[in-house]
Amino acid sequence: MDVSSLLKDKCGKEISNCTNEEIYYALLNLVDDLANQKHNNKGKKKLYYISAEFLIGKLLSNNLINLGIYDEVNSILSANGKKLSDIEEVEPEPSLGNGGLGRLAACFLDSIATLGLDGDGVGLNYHFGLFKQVFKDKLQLEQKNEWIEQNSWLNKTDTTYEIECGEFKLKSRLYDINVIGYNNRVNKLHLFDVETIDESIVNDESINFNKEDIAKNLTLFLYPDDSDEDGRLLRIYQQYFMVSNAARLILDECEAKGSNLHDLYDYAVIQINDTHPTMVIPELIRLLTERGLSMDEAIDIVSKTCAYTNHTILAEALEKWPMSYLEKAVPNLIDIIKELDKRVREKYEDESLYIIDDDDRVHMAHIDIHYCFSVNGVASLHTEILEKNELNNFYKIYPEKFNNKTNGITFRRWLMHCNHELTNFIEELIGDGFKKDATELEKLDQYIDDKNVLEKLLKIKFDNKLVLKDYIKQHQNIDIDENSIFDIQIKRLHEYKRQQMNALYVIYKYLDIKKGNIPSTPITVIFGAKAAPAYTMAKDIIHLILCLQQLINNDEQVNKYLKVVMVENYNVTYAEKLIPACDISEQISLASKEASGTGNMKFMLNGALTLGTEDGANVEIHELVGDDNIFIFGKDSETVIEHYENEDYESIDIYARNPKIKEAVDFIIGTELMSIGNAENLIRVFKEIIKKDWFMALLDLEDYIKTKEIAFKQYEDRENWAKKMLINISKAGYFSSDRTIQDYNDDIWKLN
Ligand code: 26Q
Repeated sequence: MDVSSLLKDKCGKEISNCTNEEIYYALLNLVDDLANQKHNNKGKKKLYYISAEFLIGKLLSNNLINLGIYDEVNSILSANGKKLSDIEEVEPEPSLGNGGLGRLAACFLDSIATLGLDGDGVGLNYHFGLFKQVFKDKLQLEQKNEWIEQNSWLNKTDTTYEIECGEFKLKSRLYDINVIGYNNRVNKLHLFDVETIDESIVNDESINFNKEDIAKNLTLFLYPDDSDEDGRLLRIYQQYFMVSNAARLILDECEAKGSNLHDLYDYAVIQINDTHPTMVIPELIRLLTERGLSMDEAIDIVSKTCAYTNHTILAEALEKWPMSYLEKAVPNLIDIIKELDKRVREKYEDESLYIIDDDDRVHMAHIDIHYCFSVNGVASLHTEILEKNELNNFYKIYPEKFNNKTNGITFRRWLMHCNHELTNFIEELIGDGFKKDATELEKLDQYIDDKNVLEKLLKIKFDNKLVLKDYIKQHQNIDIDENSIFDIQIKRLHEYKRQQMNALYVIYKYLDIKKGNIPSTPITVIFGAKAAPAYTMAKDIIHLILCLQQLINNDEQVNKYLKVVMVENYNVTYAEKLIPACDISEQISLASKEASGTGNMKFMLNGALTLGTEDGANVEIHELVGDDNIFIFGKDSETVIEHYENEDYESIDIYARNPKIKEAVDFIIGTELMSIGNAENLIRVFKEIIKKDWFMALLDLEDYIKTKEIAFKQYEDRENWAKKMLINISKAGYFSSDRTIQDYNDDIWKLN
């Protein structure tokens, strides 16, 4: 294959005479051509990974890597005076996910194709995806994020269905994105859309729009604000539209392969990504009975086909839909949901197992657990908590269904694409076997006492800090010091993730420097987080951080030693810049609350050290790297769960008892911040912390400050720090999503 002439052909003129845009579109078309030429052997059984979110990120560079032509394209472009990194800038990022769950689905698709498994993703083609975050007057505003262009990775197909939604019918249209495995097969991401969508009902200023006309707005946004009834209803319509299309596609494909539907589970396995696609269960039952199967048999077959992944232990995130909403949006499913509930009631007395509760709300997770053959958590602690606590009543009746699948990340994106320098260096040291078998990274251990290797690791980190520094300067006009410690917390804003605790540390440190305690190495604390539009406290915490950024960065006495940056519109592309540059990875959720976390794995792989609680996958990171190569603090999950059970946690006691903590908390409503921020927002954060502090930030604050200081002190011994980096990288292989997918396939999907 002569990539050079193929590309020239696509460009239609000399590459050197093309604009970056022209080259981007030429590469996009070239990649799609190459992908469409790949012939896949299709087995009898196929996986359908149904998810409301696929946070795929930009695709160009990853596709080039996975096709094995990245280096070649890179040199062709250089020879023509072009830079691939500039071409990458042209591509819009599709934001088809909120955070962890959506990004996990994207990593999984990459690994499924890479392992050569026959498995497609199924979801929705949101036109504006998740909102774009902009800061104005130190507050978050939401705007639409346009990502679909005339020429994009979406390929329009001929597949359409008529979907009955309540009183009306919608015509769907399927768009496909090629999912290119690493030197292997090509699968599809199937994204369904509505033919009648009308983008013009959204203006440029905000994401508010008329939510009533479903035919015009169904796929405009991912998860519209669910604070009002219209928003919640729209979400149900979205979910039903997604799964009804998925169910039809699955039945069509299976029948085309020879299934008589009585043997559906030999042809398909469906992974339900959290409860968002749960209605696929009653919808499939409905379609099967419509095609002549008895109710008993339909239920049995669907139960043998579907498997459910739980991603959260937060009660408020578990979907419970009022029957009245379902009656409006999905009248076709009501009888079936009632039948499913009736069967549970006939068998069990324990009301907590019922699908429909006393308030006439439908518990989506309960449908999944009763009518799937597998229920999995996403990290060992998470699965343990599901079994012992949150879902213990279900575990007792279905112990055989429960299993753990610790999350993973694709090393193609999170090492090879985002950190070329580190990838090349690793390859120099241990060869390229780690690209196919991530556990080979352990071979790095032999260099633990090699001063040159350690120095080079530090040099690579420094270079990545320079890249990030430029990016932040260019995007937000903030100057940061490449010689400072980069301490980074990037994830959705949520009280359980405790960005507020990190903000309290920043205040503590600011005051400490003011008192004359100068840190040996300057510190840059970086945050990146979007808040759900209706989540007031999350938005207040963003305001607090933006106020701290303004105060501290402009304080001449302090800004040489401490800086704060809240990056605007944190997304996958930003993560790819932040993660390789990080020294300290903040994973500070209240123990028992973070199901897994996957950012923690990305940081570790790129040589950052974790500062974290014994929560989610941090526990497994801790076990792998050992006490000396991670900074663990805070109360453990058992203690936390006891506090909730006994209802005995009072943050005000800690505030009153501990002067250091009181000083930091009081600062939130002190004159410095109140003069640059909004009293309303700041007072609300202050009151929340001293009166409620539901996620116990004050409980762990003292230990957090102490442990962070230890980490900063250890940073001073550069050689020793580099050893810790090396160990983190070498042990990261376990967190390759290739391993995770192998586990899913061995235990759940059983594809050949
Ligand atoms: C529910 C009801 C109404 C509206 C929205 C939702 C909703 C939307 C998104 C509920 C949950 C989500 C997303 C959850 C999520 O991202 N969970 C994360 O999943 C990761 C992958 O398993 C884990 O690593 C994280 O720990 C977990 O928080």
